[in-house]
Amino acid sequence: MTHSPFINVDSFMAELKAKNQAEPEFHQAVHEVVLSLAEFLNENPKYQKAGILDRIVEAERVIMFRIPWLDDKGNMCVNRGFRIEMNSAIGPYKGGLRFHPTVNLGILKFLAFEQVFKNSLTTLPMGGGKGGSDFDPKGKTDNEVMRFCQSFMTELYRHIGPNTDVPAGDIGVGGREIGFLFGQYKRIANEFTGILTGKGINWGGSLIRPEATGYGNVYFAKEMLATKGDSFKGKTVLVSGSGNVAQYTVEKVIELEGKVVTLSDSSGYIYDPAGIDTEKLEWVMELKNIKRGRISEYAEKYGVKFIKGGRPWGEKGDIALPSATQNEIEEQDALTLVKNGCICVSEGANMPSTPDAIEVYIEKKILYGPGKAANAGGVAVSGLEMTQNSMRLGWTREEVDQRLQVIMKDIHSTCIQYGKKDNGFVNYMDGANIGGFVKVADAMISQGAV
Ligand code: NDP
Ligand code: 2IT
Repeated sequence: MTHSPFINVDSFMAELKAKNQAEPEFHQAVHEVVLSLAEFLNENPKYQKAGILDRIVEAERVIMFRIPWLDDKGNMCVNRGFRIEMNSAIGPYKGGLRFHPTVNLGILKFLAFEQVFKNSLTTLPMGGGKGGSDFDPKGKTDNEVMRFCQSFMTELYRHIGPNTDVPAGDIGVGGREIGFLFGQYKRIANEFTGILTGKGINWGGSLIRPEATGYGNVYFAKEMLATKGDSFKGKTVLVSGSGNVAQYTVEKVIELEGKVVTLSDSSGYIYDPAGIDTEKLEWVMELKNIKRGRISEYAEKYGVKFIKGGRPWGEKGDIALPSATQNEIEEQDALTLVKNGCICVSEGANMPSTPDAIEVYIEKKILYGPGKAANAGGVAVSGLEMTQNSMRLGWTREEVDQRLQVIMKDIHSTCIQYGKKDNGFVNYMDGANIGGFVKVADAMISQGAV
């Protein structure tokens, strides 16, 4: 690639696409960042002179491997495993593992790329990485999931370490999977170290880690609302997903006296106009985390509507907190949200809004918290889990939650610092992209040709 001091976004993207073919999500994530950075880079030519942009879109290392495992009937199955070690300028690679049939190289590269900026925003010393497999945990028994996790770790263990690369959970990887992965690492390496986060509380985990992404997103949205003198109190909230992030989002919204009326999974969404209260949430947690059932069962249990194959964005709500997956809000959804009076979209999921949807939020000047800022609470508490592991100490719930709140406030301030426009409008997307970039880019310059 060229090293002109001035960036031409179109030619940069054309080259990136030619080099990384058939990876549309990776192109999308990079394009958003490059658009945010263009003016900043032109004003600060040292970054282009040092080739930072060309380097930051290139993974330091990509690992791809075979995962053979036996199902309960004794059939030989094979899946593909990945770990993208994207950037270690400010700390060991850090980021989740996703087990989902849609997983491929491009999706994990987009997630690893986002993670670099997100981790930088947390203020903690963590580089960026992501990994996973196209394994589908749905319909598998606990024993099958265990054998799969053991096979996955049998290869992954040689690439990770507490000062090298520290994976965690993401879609399809929760407490159960982290347990099986950790157990296998310990057997192979013969050492008990913090090579994963999201561990169980009795074996090196941190309090608040399961809650952290959902809580953090609500804290971030709370900060955005406060800039308008507003709050969650009395607001109707649309949440998508019904997994880890969605569940603790609902818990925190209830605490702040908002009313969540939707949840979803890949089969459709439920609409509960009375609101999901603590008791119903507990039922959802049991349904999803233990029985591993479908959200449609909520509609049967509580006599509300279930919209098969639908997403919640057509319902009336003041605040939307997408917490399922990428590209789940498209332009038309965004227009409908705004038309129905939505004043704030804050992303618990990674890249849940398409570029056209984001354009709608910005044009209509609603509060928009991009995932790499708004959902950074999860990895931030992972960082705090690493700190506790290093000290061989455990902090109380209150201590971790307090630190999480401070971190989310800091991220919000960083977004304002880098995203406030001359007319006073805060573009949180630009703020997060530039704010996340600067620390990593400066570290790369200091470290030379790495
Ligand atoms: P879970 O596996 O716990 O839950 C995922 C939820 O999203 C499920 O309800 C799932 O439905 C739904 N979902 C997944 N894929 C799709 C799809 N293709 N279409 C529609 N619905 C889908 O994952 P998490 O809650 O951990 O993750 C949710 C999002 O938050 C992801 O974008 C993840 O990257 C992001 N995130 C997670 C963090 C964490 O700490 N866990 C941290 C930061 C971001 P179903 O059960 O039917 O598959
Ligand atoms: O997308 C994310 O930030 C995560 N899945 C959490 C990563 C982590 O290392 O806790």
